[in-house]
Amino acid sequence: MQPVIFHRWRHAFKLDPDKELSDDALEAICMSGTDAVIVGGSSGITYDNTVDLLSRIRRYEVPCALEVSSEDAAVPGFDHYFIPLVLNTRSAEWMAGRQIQALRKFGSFIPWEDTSAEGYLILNPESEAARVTDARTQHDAESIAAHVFMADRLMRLPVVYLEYSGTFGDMGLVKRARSLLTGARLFYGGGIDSAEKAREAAGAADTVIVGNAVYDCLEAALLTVQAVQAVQLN
Ligand code: 1GP
Repeated sequence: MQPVIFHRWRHAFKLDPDKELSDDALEAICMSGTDAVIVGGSSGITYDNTVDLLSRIRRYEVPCALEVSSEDAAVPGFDHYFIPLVLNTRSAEWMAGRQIQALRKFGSFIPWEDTSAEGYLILNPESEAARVTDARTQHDAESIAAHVFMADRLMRLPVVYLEYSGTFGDMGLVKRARSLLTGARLFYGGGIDSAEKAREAAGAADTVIVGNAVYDCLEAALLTVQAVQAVQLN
């Protein structure tokens, strides 16, 4: 049976353990009415900074998930764990390499019922995630559809994540990708720094994820919560 914790999430903030966030800012994020906080990042993630951020978030009731991109940061105590598989990497390491290595070590301790794979498609060539994973970022609609078929229908992954980290993506492509899904939930993240962009993304994706704006323009980031939650998705 698929875990259900994220099936109703419309909005989530993604917090990077490697970036500084004041207590006041964290309180505003956790009390904002967002559906969840996801802890994750592309570099500089350690056990210590992940534990530290988790314990600070735990002062609040908001559900908190960890996106495990490094086995060093496999910290117990989160409500849910996401394991990214990068569908458009040029390196097998990011598809079934690091994951296998981590499973050799932690396989028997993993809370499987609270763990889900995410099929990532990284689409901003300038992003740290694209650089780190050596992703092939140029895709037309057919190519994106093929990746969606692979993730949703062949691999039956519970999440397809269209990752434009750092830039606002093509909402037409996001909508089309979502329309092809049969079981997975469509996560969208990238460049949301205003209520208007949040609304647009909310009309295209099941779950809208806001990252950098938390650090660059907190007030605008907070406005994305209601903006997303006000949009009804067909
Ligand atoms: C990053 O998808 C998230 O993994 C959010 O992207 O940081 O551009 O908001 P931004």
